[in-house]
Parts: sequence; C-alpha cells; structure tokens
Amino acid sequence: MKKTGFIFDLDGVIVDTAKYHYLAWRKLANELGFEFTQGQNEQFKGVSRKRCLEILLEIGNIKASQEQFNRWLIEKNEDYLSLIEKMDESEILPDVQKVLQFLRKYHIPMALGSASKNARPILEKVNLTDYFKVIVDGTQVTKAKPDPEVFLLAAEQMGVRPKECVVFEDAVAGIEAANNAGMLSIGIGEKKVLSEAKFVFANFTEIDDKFLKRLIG
Ligand code: B16
Ligand code: MG
Repeated sequence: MKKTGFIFDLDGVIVDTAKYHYLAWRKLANELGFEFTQGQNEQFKGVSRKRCLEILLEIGNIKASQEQFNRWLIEKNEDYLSLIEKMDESEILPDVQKVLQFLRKYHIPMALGSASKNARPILEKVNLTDYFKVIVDGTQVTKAKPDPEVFLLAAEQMGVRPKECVVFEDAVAGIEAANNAGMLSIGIGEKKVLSEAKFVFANFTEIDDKFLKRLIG
C-alpha cells in the first residue's frame, strides 16, 4: 500500500484549537441566551465557520438577518483570534513533530488540508510552516468537508495521485472527505466517533516508525 503523499488536518490533529473554537462559540451562544455543550461542539469539527453559525442558530432556535449573521461571524472570529493570540509551539499535540520529522527524513511530501481560514497564521505561530510543501485552507475551498475538494486540491498541488495519499483527521466530516477522495483515512481521536476511518489512533504517540514505514513502503 505504498503511500507517497501525506495530508494533515490542522484543528484537532496538529494543534488543539478545537477548544478555542468551542469557547468562542459558547460565548456567542451564552450572549444569545442559550447553552452550547461540548457534545454539540463535536458536529462543528472540520465544518466551515459559516456552517457552524447556521448550526448554532438552529440549536438556539434563532433567526437572523444576513447583516446580523455576518456580524456574529465576525464577532466569533475576533473572540477566537484573541484566544489563540498567544499560541506557541507548546500547543502542538504530542508527537506531531516526531511524525513530521520522520516523513521529512524520507522526503515524503506533506500538505495541510484544513477548513480553517486561520490555518496559515496558526502554523506560523507554532512554527511548523516549513514542513509543508502545500497548504490548502478555508480561503481556497468552495465545498466544505465531507466534500473531498480540500484533499483533492492538496494532492494535485503535491503532484501525488489521490489513492497514494494518507489523510490524518479528527472530524467525522473530515474522515468522510478523505474516503470520498479515495485516500487512506487515519482518524485521530475516538474509535467509536471515527468509525469510518481505516485506522484510528488516540493521538500521534500511538503511531510508531514501524507503522509509518509500512505506509510509505
Ligand atoms: P475558521 P480543520 C476547522 O479546521 C475546524 O475544525 C472547525 O471547527 C472550524 O469551524 C473551521 O476550521 C473553520 O475555522 O473559523 O478558523 O475559518 O479541523 O479543518 O483544520
Ligand atoms: Mg480538524
């Protein structure tokens, strides 16, 4: 199963920004007068900012004009940006660098495939930009995960065929997108949540060189 291109999701795979997204959405929900739980936040993972707000307003049973909707989008993003302002390398999830370094040693091209419009500045903050040959983020895609667009674009820009790509994802929609792209999906998180993934690991500490060597042939 020789794999020649590796694609990484950002939020929840490389860094735990999901918790900051959650806090910013919860703040908005509370301002609007309702609760937003961590369980509900699961469905926000890998989903675009706009779609997240649509879901949030459905949860709160709130109707909004286009203008108000856009103002809340801006407000949430400003809150999120202030929460991640001080982010640094210490927020990289365990053993991410180990895997990136292993793949770099074998000259395997790597791409970032994220729904986030803030992906580039976050990679800069945690000092990982240089590992990635390609960065595809929320500013470049028109169709959200589970559509495979983000990963297909990453494969094309790496010059690797989709079936030779591996995708690391923490979101149900992201695993579906990888499968829809014909790529090998690896879930980072819980098996019961990411049941559609080909392999699931709790985090990168569970992924050893032997497994990676098997992937790259
Ligand atoms: P932003 P990923 C996704 O990133 C997050 O999982 C999702 O919760 C968020 O709403 C989305 O990015 C958009 O983020 O508001 O920064 O553009 O997991 O695809 O890296
Ligand atoms: Mg994610």
